[in-house]
Amino acid sequence: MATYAVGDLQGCLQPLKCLLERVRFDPAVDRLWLVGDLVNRGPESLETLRYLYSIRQSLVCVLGNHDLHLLAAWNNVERLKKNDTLREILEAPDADQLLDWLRQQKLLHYDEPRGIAMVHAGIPPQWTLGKALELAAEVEQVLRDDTRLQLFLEGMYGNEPSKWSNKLTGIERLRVITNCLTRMRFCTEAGKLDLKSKEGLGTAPKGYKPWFAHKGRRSRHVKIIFGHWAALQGKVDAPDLIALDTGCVWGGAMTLYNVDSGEYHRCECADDGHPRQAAPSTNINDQT
Ligand SMILES: [Mn+2]
Repeated sequence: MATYAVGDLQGCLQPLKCLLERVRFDPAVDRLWLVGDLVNRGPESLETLRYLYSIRQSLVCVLGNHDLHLLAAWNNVERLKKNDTLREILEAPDADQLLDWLRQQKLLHYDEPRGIAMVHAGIPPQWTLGKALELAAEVEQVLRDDTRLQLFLEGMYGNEPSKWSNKLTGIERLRVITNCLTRMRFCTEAGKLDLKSKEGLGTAPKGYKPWFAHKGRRSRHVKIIFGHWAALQGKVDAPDLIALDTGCVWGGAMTLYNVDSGEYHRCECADDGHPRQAAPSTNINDQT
């Protein structure tokens, strides 16, 4: 029995299958962790979701910003934007089944025996893991609650307030928690978010750093697997941080990480989100 984590899928089903075949993934015994952004932008969002649903007993998923956007579009189709590729899901006969499953997923996963957390974007520097788990659970409960889901999905959009405070209540509280866990890249030591900067590491405004780069970060003793930030290209200068978004949907690669052995595999992607035929997939442990 093996446990694997895979980076942002974004509707790229064939590269996922390429990786799962490579490691001979067996849903009957193995486990697959997904860092979120399962859908959108790529070519096969509906088929990706259907496939994941079919192996749901073997999955641990955390939700990304695109997954929450899909839930919001399910609630209100006006939310769809021109470059979203989510309409096929909303119009599918099994949409309700798939999206009811999606909204049961978490925002933060912690595997206690392994001491490993998984989150889509990150954990802001001022939160301990325990605090982050508590706050993630507040949003998870709302996602599962028919009486509160709609208000959340309508109110989750926006960049303000930019900083967490224990005093926040209502939708503002839920919005900040969601932005931290699913959208954050740069923030200050105190956890003030900058959600506008372009992706590159050199684009942080003065006083801002990648969320994981602050020395006093209170979750620094926990290993964290995350996605969301393709511009990092999987490179983070710390052994306890595993960045898995390697930009498959943008013509990069999809990355799989064996959670127990630390081994990586990748399948190269064409910029249409399919595996690249010309370049054979490689095991990046073999590269010098
Ligand atoms: Mn994302």
